[in-house]
This record gives sequence, C-alpha cells and structure tokens, in this order.
Amino acid sequence: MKKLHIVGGGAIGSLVAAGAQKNGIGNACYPRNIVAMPTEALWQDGGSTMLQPPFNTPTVLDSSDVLVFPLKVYQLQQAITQWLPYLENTPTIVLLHNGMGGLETARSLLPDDYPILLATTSHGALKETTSSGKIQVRHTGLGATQIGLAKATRRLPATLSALTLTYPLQANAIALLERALPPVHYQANILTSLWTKLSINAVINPLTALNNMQNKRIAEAAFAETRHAICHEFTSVANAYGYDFNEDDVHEKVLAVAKATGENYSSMHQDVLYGRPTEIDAINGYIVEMAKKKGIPVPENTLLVERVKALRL
Ligand code: KPL
Repeated sequence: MKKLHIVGGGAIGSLVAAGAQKNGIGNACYPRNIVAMPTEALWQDGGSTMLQPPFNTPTVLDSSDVLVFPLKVYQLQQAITQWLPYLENTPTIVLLHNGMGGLETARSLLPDDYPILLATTSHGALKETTSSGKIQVRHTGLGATQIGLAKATRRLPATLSALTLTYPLQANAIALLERALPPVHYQANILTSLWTKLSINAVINPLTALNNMQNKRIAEAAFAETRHAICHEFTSVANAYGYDFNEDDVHEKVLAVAKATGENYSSMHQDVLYGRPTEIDAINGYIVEMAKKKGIPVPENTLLVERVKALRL
C-alpha cells in the first residue's frame, strides 16, 4: 500500500501526518527527536486528530511510497543522507521548505534524475507544548500547497492529468498529499512559485525578526524604502536567471501577504525568539549567492543577512 512517510516532527510535517491519519492514508512520521508524549492536531473546524506513535528508524520504501521532507534547508543534508540506504526503489521525494537551495542539496546526494517534487505551502501551523505538558499542533491558517516536478526541462506536463500519463508515481504522490492536506495545486513551473515565495520571505522574514514585530507592520511607511530595495534587488536577480518578475507586482504581493498573515509572527521571528538557527542563508543569503554569480550588486540583501546573523551572536 502506498504511504506518506514524513521526516521531522515540525509543525507542517505533523499537520500533514495528522491529515493523512484523519483521511485514512497510510502514514509514518520520523521526528528527529522522539518525544514520549503523543501529539494532537487541532483543526480549524474544531476537530482534532491524535497522531499515531512516531517511528525512529527509516525503513526500505516502495516505489509508490512518498517521502516528504518538511524540513529547513540546513537540515536536509543530514536527513537525506540518513535515508539514502532505504531508497533503492526510488520512492518519490517531496521537498517542502521556505527559501531555496534544498534541491541543490538533494541533487548532490541522490542519483541523477531521482524523482523529486518541490513544494511550497501557505498553510499556517503552530506546534507547542501546553502548560499541562501536552504537545499540540494547531492548524492556524487555511492555506494551499503548490507542487511540481523538479526537472530542468522546460517541457513539463501542463496539467495534473497530463502528468499522470508521463509521471504516474509523482501524480499519485500529489494526489496523496491533496487527500492529506488540501488544497494542493500542481504547477508545471514550480520554480516560479518558489521564487515568488522567496520574494515574500525575503522581505517579511528578516524585517519582522530584526524589528521584533508582527507581519502586518511590514506595510508601515517606515519600512517602505527597505521593502522597495529588497524587491528591486530580488527582481534583478530573478530576471537574470530567466524569470519574468515585475518589481511593482513583487512589492504588491509582499504587502498582500503581510496583510493576510498580519497577526502572525514570521517563522524567522519565531526562530530568533526561541534561539534557533534561522533560514536567512536559504532566503536572503540565496539571493546574495545567485546575485554574485551574475555580478549583480545586492547591498540591501547582503546587509540583512549580516544583521540577522548578528542577532544570534
Ligand atoms: O512564510 C512565511 C514565514 O513566516 O515563513 C510568511 C509567508 C512570511 C508568513 O508568516
């Protein structure tokens, strides 16, 4: 039976596992740190799902299984390496993270042409331990997941039904994720979706972390100059790699997301608050790296990387 295998016990991973369980999909969760307490998922409609006990050791997967890595980019190298001995049947891998660079890590470890799906989600999830010691993951915002094949070729199937004909296992993997945590939208050009999300994270995440504020405050006039500078640099870099972004549209979208998630604290804000490593290298750091290869000056992003890193000293 095909199954969803979820590596890591973060908020989004736990939510996917809980969704799979709730909808009768075979699933297994492999948190990095096994904790004795069971985790309960609390859904937006008031319902709840108790997660089944986690697994602590990988197992050989079947070709129809799906191995999801809802991890931070800097955690991927170790996690994929641990799974390498169990991938002889090439189960489809799904990379689900903020920022960029995960694909490069995966490609450096996996055989050429290994089937990988790239995904980005706007679902909100918060994992916390209650005062009574219970572990809960709350579905805080109904979002959507965009997903597509990580392939260099520009001629990818345009629709999910076309994908079923050429890449049936990957189309099944998408269908399985859709049943677990809908909605899931297939994107033939997933890299454009990932770069779009990168632009949003590049503005909201460092500014909220540096200024200790909620997402909605990004829209304040005091941040206009920085917002525009980040969007300008992002657009120059993305377009140098063949994308077709418009600076004003990028800025509009950033403001729309900051408003829509206004009451939230960004993931980078939370990471800084709790003393965890941030994703700055995979977000603004990625823009800086890509800019360097094309000789494009990106002073604002460079400064943000330095300032966020300094926060953790
Ligand atoms: O993805 C996010 C994050 O916090 O990482 C945003 C979209 C900024 C929502 O908070």
